[in-house]
Amino acid sequence: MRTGVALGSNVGDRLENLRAARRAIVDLAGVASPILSSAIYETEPIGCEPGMGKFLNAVIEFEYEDAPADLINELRAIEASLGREPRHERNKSRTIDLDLLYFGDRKIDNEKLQLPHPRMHLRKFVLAPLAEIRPDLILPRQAKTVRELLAQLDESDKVVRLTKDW
Ligand code: PH2
Ligand code: MG
Ligand code: MG
Repeated sequence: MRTGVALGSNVGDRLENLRAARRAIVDLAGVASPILSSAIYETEPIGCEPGMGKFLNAVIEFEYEDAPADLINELRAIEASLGREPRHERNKSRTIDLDLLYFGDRKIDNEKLQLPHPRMHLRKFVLAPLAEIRPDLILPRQAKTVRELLAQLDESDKVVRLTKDW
């Protein structure tokens, strides 16, 4: 199933954190090509405490051959291996945040897993990188493409495209 994952880091060596996370994801048993990767964006923290550092964000899409619950567990394990403490509060600073965005057109809504990610269509730091690799994707529960969702978001949230090669 075509599967989207958002990567974010605002603590430590942010670029190296994203690189290490992408390497670990690509190496997972259930992951297969083609693997699409957005550029890296530097983004203002949204919904975080004042004074928090800017994030680096990116989105990747790959083929995943096991169940979404397996992938969630793998993503949590990669976060832990990169120094993120478990039971992390929402919207706090983090060395690495790996969010499962969508899994084909599956709709899931339980405590552990919501698909598509319930806030992704409102977040420029997700839609800007995603629009680079899947502009015409229409997410479950949405009528508009990713490109159209991005165009209707507030101009004032700053996201700056940094590097394509990472
Ligand atoms: N992640 C959050 C909350 N706010 N802001 C930016 N710019 N980038 C993020 O990845 C991010 C955020 C919760 O995970
Ligand atoms: Mg997140
Ligand atoms: Mg998360």
